[in-house]
Amino acid sequence: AAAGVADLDEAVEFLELFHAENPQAGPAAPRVAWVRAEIELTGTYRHTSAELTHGARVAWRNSARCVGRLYWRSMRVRDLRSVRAPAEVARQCARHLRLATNGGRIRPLITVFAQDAPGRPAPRIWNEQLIRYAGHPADGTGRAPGDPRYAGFTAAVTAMGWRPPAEPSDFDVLPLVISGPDGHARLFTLPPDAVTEVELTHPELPWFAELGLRWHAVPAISSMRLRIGGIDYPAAPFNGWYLGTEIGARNLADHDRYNLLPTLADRLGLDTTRETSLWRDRALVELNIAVLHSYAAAGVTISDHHTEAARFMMHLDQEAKAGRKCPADWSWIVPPMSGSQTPLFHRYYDTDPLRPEFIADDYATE
Ligand code: NRG
Repeated sequence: AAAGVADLDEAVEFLELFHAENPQAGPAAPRVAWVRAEIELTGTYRHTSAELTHGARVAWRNSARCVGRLYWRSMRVRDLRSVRAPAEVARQCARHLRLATNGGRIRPLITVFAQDAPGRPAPRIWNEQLIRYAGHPADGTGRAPGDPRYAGFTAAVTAMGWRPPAEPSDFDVLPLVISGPDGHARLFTLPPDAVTEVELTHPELPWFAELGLRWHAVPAISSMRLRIGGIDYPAAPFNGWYLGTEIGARNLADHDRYNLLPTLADRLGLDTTRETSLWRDRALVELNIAVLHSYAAAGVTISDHHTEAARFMMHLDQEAKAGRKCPADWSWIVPPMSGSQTPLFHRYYDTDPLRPEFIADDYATE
């Protein structure tokens, strides 16, 4: 289909789902007839705000990689479909972060900017998440501060004119890169008050604080396209709250991310000369204890993998009772540590994708 043209079959499928799940909205047929005509005339159509809200929530419900779906009905939807100018998109992304952070009581939230339409492309956010840390090039000592995952992105924004701090650190927040309908990308610095961070400490190891580790409070995915009823919303940043292992067992621990386990094992006095001491595993547990402890102490919502696993089992049960399939990807649902100690490990899942959905165009957003 031509750029921005809505898919009629998907539109009909979605409207039937919407009316089946929202009986108070009446029968689907009149709305389907209207939308059919609107697409014939203009190439696309506009969702009602009830359709947009339900569509976004169901896209979350259908996210096979997300273990946190129990609360899918509670996501707040900010309808900002009239916003397309990059500067306003940036301002509203900062506002999204403040609303989502909510003083630490994180609220699941999505902000939906303008849809794609024929001759009127939507704005785009090029960052994978609204808050990410720069990956700096190696300095004189051979140390490359920051998050290596974003080394390429950091180089790209630097070429576009971003000035990294004079003293690059491990936790420098990247600017937003946003393009408008003309396709021209511009940089915007997030106001510091939109970015809440948590400094990491350990409940029993006083030296842990000296490592100077921190992470941001809100994971806000901004690179996924929201597709509802054949319409694309390329800029639709959304967030829930962190699961501790995302930070403690991946971001700070992966070899090709902050790779902190050797340092921690050293400080813990573990025997790193042989794998059989399980120094990696022991360091990993302490790091994850520190993450959960620090967020809780700072009053920032976070969840552990055992609690979240139990919630997901409830969600599966709830979906089955509602007569729905629940697509889930085992390799994403099972946590990256102690997998077998959660019920998530010991079963298989439906894998057929369902619509509406969030689509990862460029990256696998882990
Ligand atoms: N692992 C990534 C975030 C991915 C999405 N996780 C969430 N999403 N919790 C990271 O930054 O570590 N969410 O919408 O809450």
